[in-house]
Amino acid sequence: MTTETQAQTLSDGVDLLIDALKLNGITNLYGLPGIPITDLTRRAQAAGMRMISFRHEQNAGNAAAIAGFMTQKPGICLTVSAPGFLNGLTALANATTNCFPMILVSGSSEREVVDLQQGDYEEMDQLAIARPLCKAAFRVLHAEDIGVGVARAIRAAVSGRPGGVYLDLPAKVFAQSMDAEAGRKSLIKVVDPAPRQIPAPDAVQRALKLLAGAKRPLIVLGKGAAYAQADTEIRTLIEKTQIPYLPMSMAKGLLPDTHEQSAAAARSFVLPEADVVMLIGARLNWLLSHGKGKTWGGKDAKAWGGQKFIQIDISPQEADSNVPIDAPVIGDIGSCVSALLDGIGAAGSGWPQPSADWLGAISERKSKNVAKMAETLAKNPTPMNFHSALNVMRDIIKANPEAMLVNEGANALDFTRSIVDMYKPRKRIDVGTWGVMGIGMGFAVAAAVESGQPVIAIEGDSAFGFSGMEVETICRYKLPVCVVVFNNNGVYKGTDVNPSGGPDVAPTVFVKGARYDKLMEAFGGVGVHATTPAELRKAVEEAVRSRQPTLINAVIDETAGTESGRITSLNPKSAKK
Ligand code: OXT
Ligand code: ADP
Ligand code: MG
Repeated sequence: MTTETQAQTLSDGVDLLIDALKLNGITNLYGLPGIPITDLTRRAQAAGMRMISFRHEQNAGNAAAIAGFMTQKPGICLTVSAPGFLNGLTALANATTNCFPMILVSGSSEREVVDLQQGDYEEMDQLAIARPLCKAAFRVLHAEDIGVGVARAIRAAVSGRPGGVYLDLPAKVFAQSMDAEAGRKSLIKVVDPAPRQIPAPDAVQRALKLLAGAKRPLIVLGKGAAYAQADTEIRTLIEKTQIPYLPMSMAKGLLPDTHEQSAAAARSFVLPEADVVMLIGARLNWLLSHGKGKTWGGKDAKAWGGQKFIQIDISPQEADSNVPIDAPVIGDIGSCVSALLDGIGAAGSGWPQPSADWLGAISERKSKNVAKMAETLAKNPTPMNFHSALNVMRDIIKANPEAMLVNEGANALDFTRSIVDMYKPRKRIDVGTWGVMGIGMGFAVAAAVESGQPVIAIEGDSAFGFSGMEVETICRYKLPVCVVVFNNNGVYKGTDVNPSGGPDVAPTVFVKGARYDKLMEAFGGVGVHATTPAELRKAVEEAVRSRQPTLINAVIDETAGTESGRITSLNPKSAKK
């Protein structure tokens, strides 16, 4: 046999990995090349996959994670060994925390050398380090096991509660070859990777009974509800029962924020007052004040018998994590909500509606808050503040409801969440469960790649700095991303001074008057310096229309923010001043 014929009848680890991913419908890869994966990235591209190459692995990892959230398929991040792997690890841990399905695939050094700690190139026991930060971690040592490794990683990432998975591939696996036909047979097309999980009928009945007895019911929609893609069922449940609902940040738009049943503008009123709360894909973690304390009525709630909770979640371990859950309904959200709808349908017109007093009180509170907000938004101060800038962004999202909105920062995050209405599901992606800075440009790249829609990223100037170099990536792939940096000269605000009077500026303050727009221009994108709402509006509208990579340096009053935005109370309070 000639060497050429031999090559045709053999497959190596790279072929097998690419074929295994393609066989499972994975077409986009996010990563950063180098030893030992450079050839993998080239050959993936040659094989027709879209290989998006980043400037830092954390951003590639964040891109993969949010691609997973948007598509229900695991997003894939490829990294080199030790340092590249570690750079990707924050994103893997964040994906796991947020229940986003992703697979971090890292090349690694040779086992024999690593295990004897003989000092290999980029030596590190990556599997052991990744394990506590993800849902599952696997290592493949033989090319013929790549199919199984990929199948196991996919199942672990998307079945049950989604999360991050680590797949370790020592360098020599890429070069191992085997008979092509045997290789093809070793691959697995995963059947039903995220099986439906039907809730138990008695759990559904228990929940319906509790809901039917409620006088002041409330539904809280979390990002699990957005992920589940059961949009019609959720909307039907809400509209049929007429129960007011509160969307968590990434559940905004599941129903349009302008929906009359949205209680978002009466948040601090409905949480303590509701008697039965149904959580759909939302955990009672810090973002919901752990289901207790002042936010939830505290002692007052106990006086009238306490609040009762129904929790719909795919994870049976989630219930009772903070407060007792009276009616857990365990299953996938689509199946659970359908089962509830069947029960409600069976009751016919006998299904009780929430009390008119409750709906009236919410409506009154909402009107007050909306009027207060409208008054603030109508002001046009100089310099521009968060409100006057967001008044513009609000109109633009309304006019472009298909656009993806990425959002990070503190004030830049919190004001955007309450001011900018969302109209479609899964369009708002943000700092999530950890409130992590640095997701911005990774999310923006994946949002553009996966949706094909224009992306608008509203970024605090500090937040942007964590992933800012990826504007080169945005320009390189000509992505329709418009980054709006809310530049208030620092973290939270730009007015702190060094208490010692020394020459260094305060830790929260940046270079004043910085021109982030120049960064985009450096790579051929459009940079705009905007100091008024009119300039901002013109620039964003043009960016959305032209689909050109654009960065707008929106100058915001440096005094306008507050420490940590809306979560000032989480800062440790010291008796010492
Ligand atoms: O009911 P009330 O009266 O209370 O009013 C509420 C609603 O009813 C009302 N509302 C409305 N009114 C009228 N109309 C409408 N449509 C409407 N909708 C709502 O508005 C209020 C508020 O509503 P909301 O938002 O729903 O309610 P609330 O009470 O805020 O909700 C509570 C929470 C907890 C759910 C919510 O606040 C939330 O989701 N918060 C998330 C906060 C978060 O995650 N923050 C990010 C982290 S902060 C900090 O850690 C930062 N760091 C440190 C750091 C991080 N994070 N990561 C890493 C890797 N390293 C370091 C850093 C460095 S932030 C940061 C950078 C900051 O600087 P930047 O320059 O980037 O940003 P700037 O601050 O802009 O300078
Ligand atoms: P939020 O931050 O928006 O409140 P969380 O991330 O805290 O949302 O909660 C999401 C919840 O959704 C998790 O407990 C997760 O187990 C659950 N979840 C994710 N996908 C599904 C699904 N398809 N069906 C049911 N529950 C899901
Ligand atoms: Mg700032």
